[in-house]
Amino acid sequence: MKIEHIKVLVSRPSRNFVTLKIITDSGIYGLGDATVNGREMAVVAYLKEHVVPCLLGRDPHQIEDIWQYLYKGAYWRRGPITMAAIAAVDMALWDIKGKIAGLPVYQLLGGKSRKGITAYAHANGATIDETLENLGKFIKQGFKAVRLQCAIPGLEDTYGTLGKKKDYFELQSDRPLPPEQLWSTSKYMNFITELFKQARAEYGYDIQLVHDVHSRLTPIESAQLGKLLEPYKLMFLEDASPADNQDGYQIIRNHTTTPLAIGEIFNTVWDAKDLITNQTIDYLRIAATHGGGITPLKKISDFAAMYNIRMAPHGAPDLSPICHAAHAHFNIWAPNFGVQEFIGFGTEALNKVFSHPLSFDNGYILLEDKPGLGVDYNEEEALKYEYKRSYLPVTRLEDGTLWYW
Ligand code: GCO
Ligand code: MG
Repeated sequence: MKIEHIKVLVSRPSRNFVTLKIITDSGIYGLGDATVNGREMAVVAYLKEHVVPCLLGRDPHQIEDIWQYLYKGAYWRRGPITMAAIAAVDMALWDIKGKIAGLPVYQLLGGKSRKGITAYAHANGATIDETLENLGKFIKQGFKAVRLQCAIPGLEDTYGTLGKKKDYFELQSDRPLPPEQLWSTSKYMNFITELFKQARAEYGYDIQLVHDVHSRLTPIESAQLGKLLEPYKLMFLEDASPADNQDGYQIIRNHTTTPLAIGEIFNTVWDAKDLITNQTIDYLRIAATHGGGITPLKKISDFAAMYNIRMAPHGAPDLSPICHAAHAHFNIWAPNFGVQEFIGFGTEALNKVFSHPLSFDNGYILLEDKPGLGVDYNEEEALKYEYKRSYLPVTRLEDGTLWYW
């Protein structure tokens, strides 16, 4: 069997997605997600100019060798653009292998380790009351875990809260340049613990709670926050500080027992190696799309398991349904799976372009048995939604200093 033809497809059914379609000479094809939010066309160029020409004529069964060829063989290793391109190829090849075998990808990984995939929803709000009302709705729907984000008084457009459009995931701006948002660590620190205090007072301790700091604190500030939140027993505190310097997490760890999660912008195991071996985190959030695909995800997860770290792949809606399906196959297998971020199955437009094998029941994501990843892409429908350049916001401190968004 040979790879005969490859398509790099771009569509914007509510937001931009880059999809790779690898077609074999037998007619069997596989799909991969190559979306990097706000940098979509960089991946398209990398795929078209540097990756696709090297794949034509190759045996699609050789997933590992092709991965090594694109990673080691490129000399220029790592980085989100390169790794998203490799990830798309890797996912598409697993999809093809599953279709040839007539088995869902999770069977090729080692089979099911659980019945369903525990998911955490997002309860957001402009006020604590609004956030808690949304938390209540999710508890009623059966969620076992929920992320809480709330607007910080005095800071417009706080990350992860309901903005004017009442849809905080409308992170792709309509403006021609990145929008700017304000941040104040003291305003945040003086307010945020109240959200968790009230959540526990109202709903008790059965529901698992998560919070995303979005990398806005220094390690010692994160340590302080972790300590303040200890009475409210979070499942984890996400992206408390950036981990460009992985040693920083040692500082956080030395001061608090609040569990820590990080990894949504990680691209390879090297971004997390020290965090793993020093056991300074509890959950690793690397995504299949941004971490080079299913092949490295499995290796990283086995490595992390040796240090009692569980997997909680990034699940924002700027990952396409192909990545969400890849995560579902991975999650249902991974012995050290922790939890999956989940904010629904997308808009009507999205569901017309992508069909997927996922459903939701009582707090669990369920995966229908279909060969491969079980996702399909309607190319004709996709043409209706043209790509539009858009950016993630940037953040500044109140004095104008550029900060982490
Ligand atoms: C999350 C993430 C997202 C990212 C977004 C960037 O925890 O879901 O932090 O909100 O910011 O996916 O493209
Ligand atoms: Mg996050």
